[in-house]
Amino acid sequence: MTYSFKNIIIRKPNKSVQNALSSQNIKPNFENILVEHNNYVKVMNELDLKVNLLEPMEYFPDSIFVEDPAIIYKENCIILNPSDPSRNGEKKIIYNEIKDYFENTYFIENGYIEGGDILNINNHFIIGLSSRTNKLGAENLSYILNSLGASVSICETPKNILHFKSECSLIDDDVILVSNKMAKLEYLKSNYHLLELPLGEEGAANSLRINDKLLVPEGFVKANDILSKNYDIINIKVNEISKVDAGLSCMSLRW
Ligand code: CIR
Repeated sequence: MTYSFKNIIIRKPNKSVQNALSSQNIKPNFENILVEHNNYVKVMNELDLKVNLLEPMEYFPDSIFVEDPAIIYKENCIILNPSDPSRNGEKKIIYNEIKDYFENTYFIENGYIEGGDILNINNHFIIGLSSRTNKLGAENLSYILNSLGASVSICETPKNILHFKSECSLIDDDVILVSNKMAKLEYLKSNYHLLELPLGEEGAANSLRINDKLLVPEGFVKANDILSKNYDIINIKVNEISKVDAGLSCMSLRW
């Protein structure tokens, strides 16, 4: 199962996160980020994951979002190619930090692609083209994933959504939690069971299934009502982190 995990990589927050990319140009407060992040790590420990903590990288404001420069598939790690110039250098550093956890490492040499645009469902990957992921990057990743035995579909991320997974997440074997905009995607509609959240609850669509628990961003009352019927949920506060367009999945790599 795609959400059955034993290990997780998380990076400790850097003070420069105050200068992280933010579509609304909001500067988050470092101390508040630290509190939210410490709680995230605590929950992962309580879920019995082996937490591998990486050191902060001050030079890269967005570097706590380790989901973007790499993906993991089986015993393989693929180092991606983040498109924003302020984030591209993260890939070289994270490669050196994590390569020993995996048997094989691959690299995206051409085109741009970030992990937030990649949704893994068993041996299948959906890549969402976005302002951060272009066709060449998606095709290069498809080539590598195909060689590892996985299939890939390439979709468009709806406009004004940063990453494909900003507003969707896999919550069961064939169930994807989606925002209203994501629910309109033909590819998702025709291939998966979609659980659509009401308008105004988009922030809860970036939930994170880990083994038998569903981690859901705090503060979405309707989403909680809907999800708690079928899932054992843990609410996690991400108010400060969401000021820089990030959520639960962005802050870790899991396998
Ligand atoms: C960025 O714009 O790159 C960061 N401020 C947020 C990254 C969020 N990552 C993700 O959704 N996977």
